[in-house]
Amino acid sequence: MKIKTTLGVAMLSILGAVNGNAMAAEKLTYYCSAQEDWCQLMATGFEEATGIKVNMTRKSSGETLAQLKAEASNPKGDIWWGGTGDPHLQAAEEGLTEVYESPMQGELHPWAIAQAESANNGTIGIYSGALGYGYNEEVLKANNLPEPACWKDLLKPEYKGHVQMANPNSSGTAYTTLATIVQLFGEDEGFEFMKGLHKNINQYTKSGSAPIKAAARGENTIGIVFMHDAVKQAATGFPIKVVAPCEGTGYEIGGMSIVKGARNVENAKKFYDWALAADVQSRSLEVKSFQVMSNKAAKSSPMAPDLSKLTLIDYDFKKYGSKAERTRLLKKWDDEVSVLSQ
Ligand code: S7P
Repeated sequence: MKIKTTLGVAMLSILGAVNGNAMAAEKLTYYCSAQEDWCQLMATGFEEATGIKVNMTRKSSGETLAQLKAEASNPKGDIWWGGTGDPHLQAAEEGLTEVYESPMQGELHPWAIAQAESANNGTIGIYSGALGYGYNEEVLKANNLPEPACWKDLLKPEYKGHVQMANPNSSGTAYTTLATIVQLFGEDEGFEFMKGLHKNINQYTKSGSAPIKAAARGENTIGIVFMHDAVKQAATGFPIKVVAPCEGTGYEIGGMSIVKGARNVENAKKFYDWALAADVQSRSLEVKSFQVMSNKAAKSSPMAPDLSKLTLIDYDFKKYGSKAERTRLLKKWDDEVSVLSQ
């Protein structure tokens, strides 16, 4: 009787362990740096497609990179999806991401593969979008302000207190802004531009899209953001006008990376392949995310900014996504721009 009971308990604990392991394998810790609604759509879409339970955290691109660094000795995340490519590239360079060559690569635009190649498959491009700004037409009119059309217009004294952007340390959008201005005007003139702009900034937000959301609500006038984020507010019905700056502009290649040492690495790979499929990427339109998606067969919207009609700089992702350059530029911005009085 005693033997039977002991055996029964042992069997139960073996079964429990097997079951427990199976359950442990069926989850995914997902770090997301795109817009909250899109992050959520991807989480539920993957759960529905696979039955794998997703545990999601949404943070801006720079913040997620900081989290990966902080967790490097004991990784908690499995997959990082969305956010600008520069911090993904830096993460790959710092050995914080797993190398993975997806069988989906053949379906992608060359710019998405180029991102993977420059990181030895430590990351990949999932979408692309141009930087610009948007303004609330009603607030602009109410303040008798002229319509801005160029980057340099934003330096005019009449816009003092009317411009908002994110902090480039936390936000990928704002780091793209800093790197774009430096590439467009050269480093010396670019930093003079950032100092002049600082005088007109009413707030540096944590999240990149916050300035245009504030403008949509009438709490801000001009928000420096990705053009697709401004289009999203206009498409939602807010009086937002989208500007492609007259001097030309930079752009992002949004990234996806598997976390180095991911506890659920097989599920992370499943998510990675799934997220590169055309039908999954086409779902971006359901949440009015108007980036150009990396799968060549993904649907796009007529509302999406047409990148082929914009004057885009030849953004050097390798250089501006490197640890040395990104750290140097952010420190310089902290030391020479953010400390200035307004
Ligand atoms: O999904 C919209 C989007 O603008 O969000 C990402 C952005 O980096 C996230 O916000 P932060 O600027 O706060 O990091 C972009 O990659 C993406 O296009």
